[in-house]
Amino acid sequence: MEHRVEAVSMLRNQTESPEAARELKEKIRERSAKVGVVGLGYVGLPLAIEMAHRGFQVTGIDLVKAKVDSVNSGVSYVLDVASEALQSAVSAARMRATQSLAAVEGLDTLNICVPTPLRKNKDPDLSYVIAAVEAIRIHIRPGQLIILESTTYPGTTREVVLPILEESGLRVGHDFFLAYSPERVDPANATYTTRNIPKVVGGITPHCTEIACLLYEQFIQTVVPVSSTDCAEMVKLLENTFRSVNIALANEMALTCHSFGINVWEVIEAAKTKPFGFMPFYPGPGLGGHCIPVDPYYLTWKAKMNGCEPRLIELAGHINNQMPAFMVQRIADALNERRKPLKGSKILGLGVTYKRDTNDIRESPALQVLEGLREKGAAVYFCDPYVRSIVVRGETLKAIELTPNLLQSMDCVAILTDHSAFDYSMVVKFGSMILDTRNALKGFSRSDLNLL
Ligand code: SAJ
Repeated sequence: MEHRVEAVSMLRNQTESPEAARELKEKIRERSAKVGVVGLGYVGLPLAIEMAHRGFQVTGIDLVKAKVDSVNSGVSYVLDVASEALQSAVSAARMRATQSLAAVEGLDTLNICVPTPLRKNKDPDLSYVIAAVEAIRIHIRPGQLIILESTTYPGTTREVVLPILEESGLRVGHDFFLAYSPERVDPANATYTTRNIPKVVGGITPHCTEIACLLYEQFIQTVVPVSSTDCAEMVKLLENTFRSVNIALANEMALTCHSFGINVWEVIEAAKTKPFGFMPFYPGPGLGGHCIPVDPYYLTWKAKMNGCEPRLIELAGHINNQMPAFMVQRIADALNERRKPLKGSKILGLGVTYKRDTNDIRESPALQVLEGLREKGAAVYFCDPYVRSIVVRGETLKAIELTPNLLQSMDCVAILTDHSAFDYSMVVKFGSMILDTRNALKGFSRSDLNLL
């Protein structure tokens, strides 16, 4: 039996649900509600499959034909969704995909899971959200529940999504219901999945919150209602800004420890023994991925619109963004110690993805380090079991195999992403000069290791 964290008071003195709400709640309870997911990426597809698995008939909507075709053929392109699970949902006619947002008309609920990137000037880019919502407006009808899941700034659902939907003439909380629930998907995390990650939910009205909670309770173990969509939007930004700021602290501690000649990794390991009041974060070559480097900018952009100056959050972003340049300088200094100019030196990057054991290179700091080295005239090469090729300053580099000869032929080896698959004993044995930005060699003793 799914359970709901103690609902906030606003759900207690519930006024009588409007007719549309009563009918929709009944359909959700019976699982006869026709549910839809807009955006079949690493968030939307697992969500869709979880709902199909719990007996709902799911329609996935995506702009990309290849994704739609793949889903309808039962072939998964998302790491966390097994093709077998997809195939069984499709065969049981509980999952189908389409490119057409006209399908919205036949649906009772819609979860919007589209990207919310940054523009080049680091301002929020809501174009995907707005496009989806405008298409939904055309097909919206009484009795529908619409939930935005994409990470965004506080106020988006209320100030951007709601006005577009109400252009239809329908009224929120009476004819249709609108809520926000932040996605918390952690790709490749086998422990925490869509089903067991608590789901925070905030509606525009109490009825909206109530119905959105009811939907998630059908297939997610813990549902956490909050008092508004703004609060729910802010929850996700706090979660990820918390990481960005603490990673920046770890990075600044690394630079400080380096100036003292102290091993920052040893300091963190020892600090971790404190059983309370401390949570370890680790330094690295910078901040990558499509969440942590992006989400704080959604928060600071909106805060500044409201006249706030989130200086700590912005400074953290600055520190994290500086790390790749610091790595380039550390390599230049280490080569200099051996009377080798950076220009013309041969440097091998081990790992180019944004974090270990993934194939995702989005915003990867490793790429920024290689770009910086290339810019100063070094010859750069890379090994990465998950990546075939990258582009560095306009030049395509292909991944090369990690061998003793390769290591011996390099002036410097920089461990930028600590994939488990690397043979670190080979690196220690044959690498002439090593910069370990991830403490990947913590198990090895070698006096001349350059640690971050
Ligand atoms: N990083 C550090 N030091 C750390 C932790 C991370 O330098 O101590 C770097 C990573 O190398 C990477 C970047 O920060 O380049 C982001 O790493 P991350 O561990 O935060 O991983 P992400 O980007 O996959 O973050 C996601 C987020 N999930 C969602 O937004 C739903 C985040 O909230 C999760 O906490 C995180 O996964 C997770 O814990 O895996």
